[in-house]
Amino acid sequence: MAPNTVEKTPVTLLGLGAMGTALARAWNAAGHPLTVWNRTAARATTLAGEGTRVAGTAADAVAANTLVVTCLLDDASVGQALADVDLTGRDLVNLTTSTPAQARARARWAHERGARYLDGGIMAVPPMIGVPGAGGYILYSGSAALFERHRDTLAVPAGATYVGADAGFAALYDVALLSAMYGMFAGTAHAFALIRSEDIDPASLAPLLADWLTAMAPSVHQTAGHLRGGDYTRGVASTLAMQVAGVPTFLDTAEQQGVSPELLHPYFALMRRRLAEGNGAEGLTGVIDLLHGTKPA
Ligand code: FVH
Repeated sequence: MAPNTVEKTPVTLLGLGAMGTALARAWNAAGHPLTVWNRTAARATTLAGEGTRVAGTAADAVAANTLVVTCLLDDASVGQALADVDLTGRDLVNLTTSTPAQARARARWAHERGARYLDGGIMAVPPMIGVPGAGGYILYSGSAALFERHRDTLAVPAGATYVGADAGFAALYDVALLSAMYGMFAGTAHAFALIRSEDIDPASLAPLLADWLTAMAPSVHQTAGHLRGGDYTRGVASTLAMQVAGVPTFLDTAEQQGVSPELLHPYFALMRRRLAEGNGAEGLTGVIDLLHGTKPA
């Protein structure tokens, strides 16, 4: 069979919000026969005009294909949409953002209904979907066999990364990555606030910020090495003692610029606590132990 005539796996997709529609367009463009359902039928109109089959009910959509993808608002909406639907023999891939506990419970729920289950966490915004090189990807966890079976189809909208058999892991990685992102957003908010009252074009700070954050990002590998090896002083160039000595500079500058230190305070408090416990030769890894509540040996 010539490569361009290889049959593409048919996909059923439940949910045509911003993300669901982007997913639908990506599978459509790649030639996967697609059946969609959305609670509000009007949202499917454009896709119907583009050749997608629109099912009248979630049950009809699920009955159409073995591979069923859900991309709904939240875990409760998945339960509501599939409440009376026969999932026997289906490969359910749930891309709805959930907590790890919700994902694990949803996996058990799907298994009890005779379905195989993969959970997903989308690390992309809709414009990144179906755009190779845009940097978006989707985390998957749950059945490894299911991931392997559908790997090529799942890689169509964005890169597919499998993170383990525990169905909750995709959600956990998702929240971990997004939490780090919010930390970055908090830091950049403080940085822009510092220059706000000066005659400084924010556009002149932006490239410096982007380059600096990019230069600092690889520090996560040292942190991982510390956590694995247990020696939090290994390879440390900027000790906790030195960094805590610099804290007044940050707080005084914020005050002088009329900027609230409320985003900095919690992190500085943890750094000071760790130093007070006698860990001045470390870098910043020990803060993780304080957050997690573990007591280092
Ligand atoms: N959009 C984004 O930037 C983020 C990127 C990262 C991943 N998220 C997650 O993706 C899920 C879907 O997000 P979305 O952007 O498509 O969300 P909406 O545009 O708000 O569409 C929500 C869809 O869910 C349907 N829905 C809501 N409640 C129910 C229900 N009880 N039963 C059935 N369907 C339901 C809704 O239907 P309708 O309002 O049109 O009738 C939409 O199809 C989400 O988990 C993000 O966290 C997106």
